[in-house]
Amino acid sequence: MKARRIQLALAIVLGAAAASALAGDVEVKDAWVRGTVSGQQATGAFLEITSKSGAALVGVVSPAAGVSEIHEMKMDGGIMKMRAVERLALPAGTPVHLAPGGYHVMLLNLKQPLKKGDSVPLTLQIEGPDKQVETVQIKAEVRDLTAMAAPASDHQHH
Ligand SMILES: [Cu+2]
Repeated sequence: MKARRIQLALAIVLGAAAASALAGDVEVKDAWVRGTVSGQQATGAFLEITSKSGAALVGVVSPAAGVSEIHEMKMDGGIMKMRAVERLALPAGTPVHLAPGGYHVMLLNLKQPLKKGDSVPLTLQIEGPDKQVETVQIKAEVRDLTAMAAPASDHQHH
């Protein structure tokens, strides 16, 4: 009985962390990671991020992945392509969506499969107008492999 109560309390804490993180002037909402199957090396993390005074996302670190990159995905000659970008501008007061089919955080060299309901810590590196880099810790909830499925070409070249 006692163990169950502790688990419940933990779930509430994790749920609150996933819903919103606010550090300095950056607000993060709806952070999630697409679940993986055994042997899969890479997946995408998605979120909505808003800076009050203007900033840039310049890096991401996660203990779940050997390497984390900021990726841009777009159509190029009828083919969906992704490439790593150094920074993603966060214009003041404008929500920037990292979503399937567009910008995303690419988690590479995954250390283990990510199952629905798991929680993945992400550290966002945010560069403010003063060029200082601050970190924002969030937790992203793992959703089904098929959640908001992007086109079939999504991530296959990894
Ligand atoms: Cu990618």
